[in-house]
Amino acid sequence: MRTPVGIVGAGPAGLLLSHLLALRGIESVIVELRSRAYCEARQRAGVLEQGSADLLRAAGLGTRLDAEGLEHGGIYLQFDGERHHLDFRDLAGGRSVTVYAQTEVVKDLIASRLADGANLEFEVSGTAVADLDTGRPLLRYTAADGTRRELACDAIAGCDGFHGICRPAIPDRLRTVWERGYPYAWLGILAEAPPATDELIYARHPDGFALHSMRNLQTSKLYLQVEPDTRAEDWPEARIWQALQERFALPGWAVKEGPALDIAVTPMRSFVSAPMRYGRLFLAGDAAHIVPPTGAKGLNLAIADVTVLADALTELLLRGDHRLADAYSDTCLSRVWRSTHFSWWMTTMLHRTPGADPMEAALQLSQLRYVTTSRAASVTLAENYVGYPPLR
Ligand code: RFL
Ligand code: PHB
Repeated sequence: MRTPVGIVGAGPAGLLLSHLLALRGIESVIVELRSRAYCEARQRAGVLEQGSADLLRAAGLGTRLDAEGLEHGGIYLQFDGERHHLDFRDLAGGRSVTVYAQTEVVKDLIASRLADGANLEFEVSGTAVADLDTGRPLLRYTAADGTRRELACDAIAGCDGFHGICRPAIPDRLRTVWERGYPYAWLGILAEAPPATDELIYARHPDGFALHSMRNLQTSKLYLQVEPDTRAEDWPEARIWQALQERFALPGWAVKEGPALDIAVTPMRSFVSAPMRYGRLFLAGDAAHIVPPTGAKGLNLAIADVTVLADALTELLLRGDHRLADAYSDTCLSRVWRSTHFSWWMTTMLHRTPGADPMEAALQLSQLRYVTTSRAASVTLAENYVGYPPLR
């Protein structure tokens, strides 16, 4: 069998790439390890940069986003018993972010791809890629019905996340990796409780970081900094709420509690692998880079990568022009490194490092005070948070 573009992975990166290519008349096949239900239920990110939301709208995916997404014009930073508001619309030229969960983006993309008759194969196994440095790379997999398939492609997109098979298919000697682990993790709770805040609260507390986010006006999403090897079972709901109430404590204000819908622990890592291209294999999203979630950048980077990739593949496959494909990796990596720095900066400013000397806390507090009092410093945070130059 043949297809112009073989896509490994039906996360946001793979699904959106297939959609953007279809808008340009280029067919693709997506192969995905998991079931549709699993992909649609996987709890992850919640914030879209202005450019990501605009791109989804321009690609015809804005109906539910506009009806159900919550536009946020800023965030709160809490430290030292005070809560400060950063007004992004004022600080970042009128731009804002939209709270719309990754689960909803994925549901919208799957529904739209299937309605367009796309070739989307769930529950495949034994995915493998070969002949990547030739003009006819191969994508092999075993379909859900047990049949072994081989697709001859013009290009393959590795959108298979951090644990996928595409990045390791690039010879080690051609890859450079930058990696940093953090000595903490996040315990996330999705709860049936109305958010107690109109915008997200990022809190630095002597016990550790806490984040109050939301999914909609009935559902809150909250996170706590915990030890890296934490098991969710060690945190019964009562212990989670107690820690959240302590870390967000302000006179006359309390977190609204409710039954948990999901509780999970997320490790924290910064990771970049370059280049993002090898021959006719192009990596996008978490397959090439991971950021700690404190800057809300992971999903937005995946969207940015495939927006660049859709243009590059269009030029390569429809017009035989390889210039954008040749520039793909460098174009993406410049945004990737900006987000990597911002996410590292937000993370290290707001988390308690176990075993750190007292000077660390004093430096963090000084930086937070600067970010909430100097216009230049708050503009820096705001313009990074709302996102970088618009996507086409
Ligand atoms: P995904 O979403 O991981 O999708 C990759 C897809 O590839 C499939 N796959 C394969 N398919 C076929 N064959 C194989 N061999 C395959 N191996 C893997 C997987 O099943 C999956 O469906 O990557 P993508 O599309 O690049 O999207 C990236 C985003 O998902 C990610 O950056 C963010 O969700 C990161 N992230 C967060 N980002 C934020 O901005 N804010 C957050 O709050 C936030 N929370 C999170 C997160 C990532 C998490 N991970 C990776 C465990 C919380 C978690 C738990
Ligand atoms: C979320 O809503 O899941 C979320 C929001 C902002 C972050 C991380 C996660 O920085």
